[in-house]
Amino acid sequence: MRHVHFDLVDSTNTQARRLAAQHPGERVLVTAAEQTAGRGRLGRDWQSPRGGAWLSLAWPMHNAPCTYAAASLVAAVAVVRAVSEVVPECAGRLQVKWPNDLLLSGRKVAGILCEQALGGIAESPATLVVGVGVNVDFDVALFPTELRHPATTLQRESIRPVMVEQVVNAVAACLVELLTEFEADGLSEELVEELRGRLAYVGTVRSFEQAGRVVTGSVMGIDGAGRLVIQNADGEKAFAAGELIAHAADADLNLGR
Ligand code: BT5
Repeated sequence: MRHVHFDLVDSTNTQARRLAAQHPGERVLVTAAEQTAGRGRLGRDWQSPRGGAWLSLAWPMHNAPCTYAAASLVAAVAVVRAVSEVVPECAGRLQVKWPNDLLLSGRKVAGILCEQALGGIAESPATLVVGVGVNVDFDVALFPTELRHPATTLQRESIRPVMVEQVVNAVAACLVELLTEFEADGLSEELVEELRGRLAYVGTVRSFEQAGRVVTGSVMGIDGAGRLVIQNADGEKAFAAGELIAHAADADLNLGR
């Protein structure tokens, strides 16, 4: 796999898209020590100082692009596995806030941004770009803006030094393994089960936003396709896209601590 590392870059997702167009059909891993224009979903900023694992994997899609809709869930499980491997003492406190946030002790420690790019030249496969940011070792108090969700780092929650490089390597390896399986067999029952066991807010009443519409109800879990199931007076509904809105008190829920 081609690996391109930057000391300072705008966004590894942007660079992965550019490199994928230059090297059609190849897997490309892009990493950076620091990003100046790290991106979250829906045009949001992603704070990316030194001390984080900032990486993007450009993955040529060999199946129809619409079959990759659940890729961010696959990536979430990959990041859970990778972090659990590198920092085992954190494993029991890791949760997935559907669909793409990783929480550690109720605080956001990682985010995932999946994008699709069309093939650069005729006949070349379209590319899935999976961007992962993991806060490893820096002071989150220095973030310039108010965050949507309280943040933390692996180092803050760990009893031993955590190295950025180890996290990058573990995340990249788990992503390649799980995306290979996903591409061959789709979203496996095993992966859905693993996700179920990690899902944040199950059994609580939450607000959920999809394309500007807010639904409030009990978070029931996910169905076999990885869709989030919410129940309220109108019955049960499964959502393939959207996001759960964090409550101000989430970080104080004392999840496992
Ligand atoms: C995400 O978006 O969580 C996806 C983040 C993906 C970042 C990676 S880094 C490598 C690759 N290159 C990129 O340019 N991006 C990817 P979203 O769910 O929209 O969350 C964004 C929100 O999280 C922001 O609006 C902030 O409130 C908050 N936030 C920003 N930086 C954060 C950080 N480092 N840790 C925790 N929360 C953060």
